[in-house]
Amino acid sequence: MAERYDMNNLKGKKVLVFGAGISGTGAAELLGRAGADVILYDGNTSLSEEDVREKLPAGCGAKIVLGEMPADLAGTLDLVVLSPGVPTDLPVVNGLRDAGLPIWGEVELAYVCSRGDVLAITGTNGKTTTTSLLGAIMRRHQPEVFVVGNIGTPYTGAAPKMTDDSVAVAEISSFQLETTHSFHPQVSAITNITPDHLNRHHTMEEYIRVKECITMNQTPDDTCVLNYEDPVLREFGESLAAQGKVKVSFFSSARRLDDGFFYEDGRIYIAEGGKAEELIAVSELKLLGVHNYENVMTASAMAHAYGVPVDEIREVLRAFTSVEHRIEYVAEKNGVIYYNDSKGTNPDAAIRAVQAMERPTVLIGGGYDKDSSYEEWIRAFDGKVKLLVLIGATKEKIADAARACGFTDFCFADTFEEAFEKCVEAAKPGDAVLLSPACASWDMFKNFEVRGNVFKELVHRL
Ligand code: UMA
Repeated sequence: MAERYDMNNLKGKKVLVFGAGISGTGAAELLGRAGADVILYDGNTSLSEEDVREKLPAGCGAKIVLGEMPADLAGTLDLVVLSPGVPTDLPVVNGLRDAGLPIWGEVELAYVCSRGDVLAITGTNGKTTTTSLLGAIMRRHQPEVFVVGNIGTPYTGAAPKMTDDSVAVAEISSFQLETTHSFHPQVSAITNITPDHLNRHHTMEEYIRVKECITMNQTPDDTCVLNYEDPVLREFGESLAAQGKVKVSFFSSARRLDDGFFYEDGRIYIAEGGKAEELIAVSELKLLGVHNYENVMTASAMAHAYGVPVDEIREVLRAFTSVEHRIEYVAEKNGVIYYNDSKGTNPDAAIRAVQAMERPTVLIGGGYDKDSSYEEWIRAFDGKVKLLVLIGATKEKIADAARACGFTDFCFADTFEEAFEKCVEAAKPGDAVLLSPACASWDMFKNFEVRGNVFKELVHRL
């Protein structure tokens, strides 16, 4: 295992942690333990010092700075740790970089301060299900497993507990990859790449480049698992393999592979040198839809590459149920089934949810604007969506896309509660109501979990 940074090097260093959300408070706590002199900064002027202090452990000596960043701060610092939600090209961040300061992401900080092996998953969709499933497989296999990262548990929070015998199963977003430098997973995976977060990364090329950085420090002893049916990833994998940079393990939901994992006629197989062995029949899984079979193949391929026996993988696959907020069955009320897919925060994820519906569907869509286009999502409705109730910042943009696609069964709602009422009115016994907005939640909610929980509460109140 490669030598990591010595955490003692942080002792006495003056470190600015940018962003006081869960990553920033996790980073501040970890840096405090390492003996650094921490300034926790947040640009949100509606936060008070007490709000932030409450999120920190008692005795954490971090200094809190809110609002505008003092102009002379940069000159006093040794290091900046960025929260994932902070754009790396903000003028103030550029200023810190121009002052010659190293800029680490929260994941980089956690990585250098932790020990053990890392299994890391990125991709536009399927990350959370794959991470949870791989976490469950690894827990069956060995005792010290930490499931961390974009999934909602800051990596920095778990880092001090990790030892040489630990395995971190990490969901890593493109925001987090932008600021990693030495992060080195023994096994990585990119589930798929479709347009998302283009307001942050500006171009698709840049978004792809950032995602591919997950392999940046991998060596020929390591493995990268990639989706053979994603043209960008197929090409990337073939080029990695040709260079001998890292072992590449492909999976496919559409064809037989001689080596790797593939799905065919209701079964998932593992193949080596043209010989295929059945891993599992998908009827034995509790996860629905081809996109979930892809998640199963990704997690299984990663575990297999790490040396987990096939029997152990199979046992966990049989028991694993779906993840909260991902096409989550909420309840049946008056003959209508309610599904919460609040994690459907981009068109591609929302397409998967609508494709998985087996009933006429009343759909809630719309939210924060990430510069996505919605035509492909609307075309995927395929006669299944009887009414689309639009909310949030993107509602007009989605309505324009719907008209352009000849879909006019939509209406608007000003609040989430009003949207829900419209769904209840429109849905008849035998129908489904699906919250799968194709947009992030940040215009109306703190995050997608809150949006999903509000939806579930409204359903349970019926
Ligand atoms: N802030 C500023 N200036 C800015 C931007 C933000 O001061 O320009 C401050 C905000 O005022 C706020 C804090 O930064 O107080 C928020 O930091 P953050 O946005 O990084 O959020 P955290 O609470 O630290 O949560 C982050 C991830 N959030 C984002 O990437 C936006 C969480 O992913 C992740 O679970 C968590 O770290 C732990 O690793 C959420 C997410 O939506 C689930 N991720 C995106 C996605 O999945 O599509 C990438």
